[in-house]
Amino acid sequence: MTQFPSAQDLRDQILYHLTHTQGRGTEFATTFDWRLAVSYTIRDLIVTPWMAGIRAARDQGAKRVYYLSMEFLIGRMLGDAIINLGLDDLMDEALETLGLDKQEILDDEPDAALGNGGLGRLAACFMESLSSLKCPALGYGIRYEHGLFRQRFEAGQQVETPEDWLNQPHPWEFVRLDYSFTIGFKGHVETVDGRAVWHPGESVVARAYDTPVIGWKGEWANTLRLWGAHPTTLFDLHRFNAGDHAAAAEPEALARTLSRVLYPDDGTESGKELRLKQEYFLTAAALQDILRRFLAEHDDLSLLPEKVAIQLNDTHPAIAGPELIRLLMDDHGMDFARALELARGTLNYTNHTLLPEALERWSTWLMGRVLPRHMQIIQMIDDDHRKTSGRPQHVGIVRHDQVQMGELAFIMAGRVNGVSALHTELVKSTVFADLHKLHPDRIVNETNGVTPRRWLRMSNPALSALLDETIGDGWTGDLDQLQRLEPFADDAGFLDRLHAAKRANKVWLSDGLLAGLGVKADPDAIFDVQVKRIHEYKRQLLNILEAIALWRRIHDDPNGDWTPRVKIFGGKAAPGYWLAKTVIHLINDVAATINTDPVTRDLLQIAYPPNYNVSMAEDLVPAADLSEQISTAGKEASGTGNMKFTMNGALTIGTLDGANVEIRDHVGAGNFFLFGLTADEADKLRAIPGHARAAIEASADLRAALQMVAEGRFSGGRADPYFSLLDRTWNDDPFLVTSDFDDYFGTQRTVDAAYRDSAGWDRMAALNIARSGFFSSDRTIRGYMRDIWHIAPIGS
Ligand code: 26Q
Repeated sequence: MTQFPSAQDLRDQILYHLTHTQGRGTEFATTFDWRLAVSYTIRDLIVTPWMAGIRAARDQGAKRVYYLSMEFLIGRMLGDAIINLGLDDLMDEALETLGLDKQEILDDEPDAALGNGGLGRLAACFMESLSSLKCPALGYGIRYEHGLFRQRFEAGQQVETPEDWLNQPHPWEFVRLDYSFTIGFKGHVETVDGRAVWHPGESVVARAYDTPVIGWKGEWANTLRLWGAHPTTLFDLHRFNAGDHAAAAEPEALARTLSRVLYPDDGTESGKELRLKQEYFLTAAALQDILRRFLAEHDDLSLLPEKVAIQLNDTHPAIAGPELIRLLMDDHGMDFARALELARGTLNYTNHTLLPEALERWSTWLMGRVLPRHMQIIQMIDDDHRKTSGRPQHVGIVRHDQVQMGELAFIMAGRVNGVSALHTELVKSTVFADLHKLHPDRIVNETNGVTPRRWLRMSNPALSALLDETIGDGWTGDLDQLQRLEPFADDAGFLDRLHAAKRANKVWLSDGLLAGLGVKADPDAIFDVQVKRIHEYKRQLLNILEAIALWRRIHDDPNGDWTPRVKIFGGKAAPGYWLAKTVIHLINDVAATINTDPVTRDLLQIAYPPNYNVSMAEDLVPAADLSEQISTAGKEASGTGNMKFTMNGALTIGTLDGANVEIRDHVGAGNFFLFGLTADEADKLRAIPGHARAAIEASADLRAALQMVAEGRFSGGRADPYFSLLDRTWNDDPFLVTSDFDDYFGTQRTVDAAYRDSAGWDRMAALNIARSGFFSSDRTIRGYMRDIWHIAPIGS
């Protein structure tokens, strides 16, 4: 098939694959069979540019970017590939002639949930932008057999079940049996002729599984290389022959645990041996592969910084510093000082959090036992830094018998970046204040972005069609072109069509909510959406308390001038995060009570569909009117959901936190509903004893809402599930739900009024879209290429 197929070509290829690749006749084919045949057809079109790009990069000895991440939250791939190849219309036609329903085929694909949330989804958006910009790059991650757990609700409480995306053929990956590396753990280090030799006590094989990631217009594809863990010896034949069949398979089972399951914790879990092994497994396999490719093209290791740029997605792969030094010293005979210099010339580190509980630390005992040679090298790096930097006593990698992975990553990196302007300033002034003073040029900002291909063109066809007709289709590859929309913000005809596109998305979602949850969502109500992991700092509690207070007010005055609202929540809690799970329980309890109240049910509904994931976001974001970005100021590093909502024409109610600050700067203060304390004010208030109690006493609405929870109004008269949540809110409230409540409640009433002026609202929505171009991940990746990686697109 040519690179420019016709609908007939697509149809022929689909039938070819169904028959010859899958051995299925059309009369027996299920949706799954058809989906595979369509996927293979699309895959064929990706492979050609993919291979051409790999060849071009190799032939030119080009610099490569390597993005190391424990998470790639890619979601479904078929729809995105079709869009990027520009084949949506032709594929519609081809499927129609085959009598197939495209939506059903797309929905059949499992959602690859190889990540927890923002950090993993960012990695996926970056992979897509790297390809769209023709930047030669590979993503390295782990091929988890089980991605993030599935969430169900039982009696309103979260229940986790295993995710199983690989329990069926996965059409997008190519296994590379020839790219296998042995990864060692534990054992001991001996010195032979003055050189260290590590004798690992255990080892596993890392095997490469490659997925091409196609960019916009299908001109370039980079590789996402995920490592699967396999045993070095298949099974113990002696034990098998002796009749002990289960024990014979032990080596296999043990090795495979390394890539079995994604850790479901996005901020508090730490210190687990298996997690450390997973981090080293990814990092060591990636670095061996990077050096193999480098040495196939160049023979002088001093060229490393010129030819290789490695990006560490948070500290999770921060063992890369010691590992690269180990390879250069122990395998290539380099001295420590030179190895350190070359490693620092290639490595860079992105920080995604300031929360102290989320900063990775490993006990020197565990590190020394699992990675004895690395522990020695970490000590050497730390000693060297102490001597060369003149740092104060309290600064260092190894402190209180713990290896501080943030310090390690910082000291080993050429560049350290934050993920929004505010976050980067806070990185400089808080977590890395001392190191920043010693290395004032190291920290840079690269504000996050999201890919407009998936998050606008694919997920919002109604709006995309309107944009194409109004300003041409150039925006997809150059989101700044959305600026051309600006004059249309005062064009009544355009605003009507914008309104119609949003309404169509809301009708679609409303049908889904009714079918899936039995919630009746009036498409003319405000669709108010908060979707993200459940965390105290993200303050879903503030949102649900506002719902309670609003419900009470409506109930007291049912004939008042209320604006109908549907509050939609989505998100998972880490399985061990009790308070977060309590918040989920509360939201479901409150929803059950409020949704059935005959007095208020036409004015206020709450929907909490379970198992929020990338695919659900693709349905929710285009249908949102109001985007809830209400974290305690200073706590959300950036946020990326906030950007998706903005480009889809939702208005934001938000605090001055993370990238909200930049969103507000871009869209204009008049088109953004700001509330709440600033980061500075929040820090000061938190230090005042009794701040929560004082805030509660000052607010009748908040007091009443808390009172209802405490009386068991939503939980059959028994409030014991909520005691600890209430206690924390009254007595501690570190995330200042109480102090921000009144401002939040009042700002929501401003939102109500604004929404009643339908034309005014649509105008604001248009301006949000027109001014959202900055939040494309293409802009972000260009920033990394310029400031951090020093690399140009291929052929330029
Ligand atoms: C660490 C150790 C052990 C187990 C798990 C972890 C772990 C896993 C995931 C720690 C943190 C994460 C994820 C963090 C994350 O998603 N951070 C978000 O990153 C986004 C992209 O930069 C930002 O937009 C968000 O503000 C930030 O919260």
